[in-house]
Amino acid sequence: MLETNHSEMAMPLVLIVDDEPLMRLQLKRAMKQLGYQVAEATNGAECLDLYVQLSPDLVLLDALMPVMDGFTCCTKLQTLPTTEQVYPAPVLMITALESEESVERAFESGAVDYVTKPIHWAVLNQRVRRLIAQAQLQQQQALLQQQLQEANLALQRLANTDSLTGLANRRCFDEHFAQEWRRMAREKQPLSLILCDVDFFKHYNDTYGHQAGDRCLMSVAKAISSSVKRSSDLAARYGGEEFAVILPNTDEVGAAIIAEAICTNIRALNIAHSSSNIAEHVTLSLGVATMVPRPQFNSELFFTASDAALYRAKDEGRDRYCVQSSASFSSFMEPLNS
Ligand code: GH3
Ligand code: MG
Repeated sequence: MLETNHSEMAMPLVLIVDDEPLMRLQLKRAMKQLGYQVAEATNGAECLDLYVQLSPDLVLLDALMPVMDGFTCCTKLQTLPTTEQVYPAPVLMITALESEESVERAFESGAVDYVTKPIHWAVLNQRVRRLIAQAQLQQQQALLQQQLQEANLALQRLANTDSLTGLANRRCFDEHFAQEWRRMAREKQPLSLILCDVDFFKHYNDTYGHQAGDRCLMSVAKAISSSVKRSSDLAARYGGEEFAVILPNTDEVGAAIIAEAICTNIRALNIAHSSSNIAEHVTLSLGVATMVPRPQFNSELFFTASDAALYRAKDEGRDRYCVQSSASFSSFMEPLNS
C-alpha cells in the first residue's frame, strides 16, 4: 500500500515493513513529518514485492515477522538485480531484539543501520535523514559516472571514426596496424595490407561536383567494409580518396580473394563516371602486400610495398588489383636499429 505517488513527486519514499499495525502507524506519522512518502508491508514477502514495484529510497525493516522475517528478507533484497533506474535502497532494521547476535545478523544480512524498540524517535529521524541523503548522493554519483562513461565512449568513437564515411580513420588504422603487426610477429602468421585508390577521382569531382564526390566516397567505403568479414580485419579511410584494409592471419591467396571481392563490389555499385578514361562507372585500383612480420622489421616498408603494387595496378590499366610478392620485398626489410 502506497499513500502518495512516488514517481510524480520527487519526495523520497520510505518502505515500512512491520507486522504490528500500531508500529506501522507510528512510523508512518514520523516519516510523514519528515516530509517523506510512505509505503507499508506487513511481512518480508510483501516487502520484496513492493520493493521491486516501487524502488523505495529506504526500507525500515522489522526483524521478527510472520511469513518471512526481516533477516531473510534483507538477505533476499541484496540479491535483487539492480538496473540503471533501480538503485539498491539502504535497509535500516528496527527490532526489539537487542542481543549482540541479532545485531550481527542484521549487518550480515545487509542492513546498513540498526535501531531498537522502544524507538528513540529523535535518533531514528536523524538516521533516516542521513541514510536517505547518502543514498541520494550515491545515486547521483552513479548517474554521473554512467554519463561520464557514455561521454567517454562517444568521444572515443568520434576520435577513431572518419566523419564522412563512418569507417575507421587513419589514427585508428595506425593503432590497429601496429597492434596486429606485433601480434602476427609473435604468432609468426601472415599479415596482409590492401591499399585502395579511386580511379580518376579528380575527374569525378570536376564532372559531378565535390558533394557528389563525397557521396561517392561514402558508397565506396560501404562496399569496401562489406567486403571484409573477420572481426580482426579493419577497413579504414587512409587519405582523401584512398582506403586501407588490414587482414591479419591472411596469406597472399586470401588477400587476393578479398581484393577481387572489393573490385567486384565497387563495379556492382555502378556509380556513373562519364569522365573516367577506362570505364563508364567508378572503379578502384588496389595494391596488396603480404608478409609474416618480424619485430626487427620496419613496418613502413610494408606500406611502401603495398603502394608499389597499387601504382603497378594504376600503370597496368586501373580497375584491378596487383600483388607485391613477399619474396620481392621482404629481403629489403631493414632491421629497425640499423
Ligand atoms: P588516379 O586514377 O591516378 O588515382 O587519379 P585521381 O584523379 O583519382 O587522383 P588524384 O590524386 O589526381 O586526385 C584525387 C582527387 O580526390 C583529388 C581530390 O580533390 C579528391 N578528393 C580527396 N579527398 C576528397 C574528399 O573528401 N571528397 C571529395 N569529393 N574529393 C576528394
Ligand atoms: Mg585516385
